[in-house]
Formats: sequence, structure tokens, C-alpha cells
Amino acid sequence: MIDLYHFGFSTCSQKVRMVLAEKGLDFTSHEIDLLSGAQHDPAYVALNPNHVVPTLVDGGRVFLESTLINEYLDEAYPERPLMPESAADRHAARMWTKLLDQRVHPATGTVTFALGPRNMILQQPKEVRESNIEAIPDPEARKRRRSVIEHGVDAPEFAAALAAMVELLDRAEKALADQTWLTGSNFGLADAAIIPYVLRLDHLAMQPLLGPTVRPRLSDWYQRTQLRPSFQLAIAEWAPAEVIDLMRAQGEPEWPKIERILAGAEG
Ligand SMILES: N[C@@H](CCC(=O)N[C@@H](CS)C(=O)NCC(=O)O)C(=O)O
Repeated sequence: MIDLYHFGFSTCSQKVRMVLAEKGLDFTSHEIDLLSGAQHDPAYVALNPNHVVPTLVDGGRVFLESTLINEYLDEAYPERPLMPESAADRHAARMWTKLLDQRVHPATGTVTFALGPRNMILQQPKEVRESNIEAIPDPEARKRRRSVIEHGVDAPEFAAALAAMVELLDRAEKALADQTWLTGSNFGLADAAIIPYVLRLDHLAMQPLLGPTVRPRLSDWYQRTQLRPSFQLAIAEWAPAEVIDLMRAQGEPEWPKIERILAGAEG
């Protein structure tokens, strides 16, 4: 039996749940509420010393790191493979996941916290907020989190983080020029890994970046991915409408400012 420690809205949790769903694997769910700081609970830290979700436990072994968890699942449960067949396409899949891990994922944290849960966190008692920030083990991540919670989209880290996310969209648009999915003719690990990041922009009221006139192939890929049963099971069912509405409501008033930041990056 597979146990998954995860959080409904976390991108890394979404991408592992996408792979579980695509492969038809059941799991026992253990939700770790990131907003209340449950990732810092000593019992959880004993499982995941990085204070992050997801953590997967299978056959008594503990697996960390969402990209590696997804590769593990694809190898351990080889039916319905998600890694492409050819060596060249496998390299392409790993280029995508490396880009996410190195650049896009930290950027998404910055963009999300500058817009989405920021107001809610600002309403927490200062000592709760501070102790959750102080508990982030990586000093760089801790510094970024404090800065975006304090300054929102005006934080000095925001523009570069947004640019990293837009670069992901542009790369995807290009990759989809001559293939149906990001690494070929089948939905694969790269598609499962990227959908949460595209969705996040949508949830933060940045739909104009995903529109059919701006990025037609990405827009079509996004629609097709949302129609997959795995999306319903792994993402939609874990995303209460009222939370999405709240995220959009936080993002919407900032859109004009975001547009100006994007225009500045292009100009
Ligand atoms: N490289 C890790 C990153 C995991 C990560 O950053 N998870 C986020 C949620 S997507 C988290 O748990 N953050 C804890 C926090 O916000 O304090 C992975 O891919 O598993």
C-alpha cells in the first residue's frame, strides 16, 4: 500500500497525484496543512527532514523529492508507462523536470506567496507567522518567503520569479509546435509535472498568459490536460472552489501591476 503525505494545493503534491492517477494507483492520504505549519511538526520532519511535501512511503521505504518520486513510481509500477520510450525523449522529459526543480518551482513559491495566501498569512498572529517562516530550513527560501509576505508583488524577488514562470510557458508553447504532448504523442511525466505550474498561474488570475491568442498551443494543451480523468482525480477534487475563488480574488487586483512588470521585462 502506498502512503502519500501531501497538501491539496501544493504543486509538488499535485504532480505526484497526477502520476498516481495516470497509473491507476491508490494511496492512503495524509494531508499536511502547509498553511498552519504542519510540515514543521517533529513527527513529520522525522519522515521528511526538508520540512516539505510530498513524501511517499511504499513497502516501508520513504521516498522524497517529487520528480524522483514520479520516476520511482513509473519504474516500480511499469504498467501504463509515463516515461517516453526513446532515450532522446527521456532526456527531453528530464530537461523539463530539471527546469522545474531548479528554476520554476522556487519561482512559483515566490509568485504564489506574493499573491495567494499572503493576506491570510498576514492576518495570523505575528509569532505564528514568524515561527513558520523561521522553521524553513533553507536560508534562501526563508529569506524569499519573508520578503514576499512583507512586500507582495513589490518584493525585489517577484519580477524574476514571474519571468521564470513565463519562460516555462514560452518553452512549452515551442515544444508543442510539432507534437501533441510535451515529449511526444503520449501524455508523459513532463506533462504531469508541468500542469500544476500552469494551473497555478490560472488560479492566481493570470489567465491572459494562457489565452488562445497569446499561446495557442499551450492553451490547447491546458484544455486537453484538464479533460483527462487524472486531472479530475488528482487536482480538481483536491481544490475546493472557495479556495480557488479566494486565490483569484487576491490575484485579480494585482493584474495591472503584473502586466506592467511583464512589459518592463520585455522592454
Ligand atoms: N524539491 C522538493 C520541493 C518540495 C516543496 O517545496 N514543497 C512545498 C509545497 S509545493 C512545501 O512543502 N513547502 C513548505 C512550506 O511552504 O513551508 C520536491 O520536489 O519534492
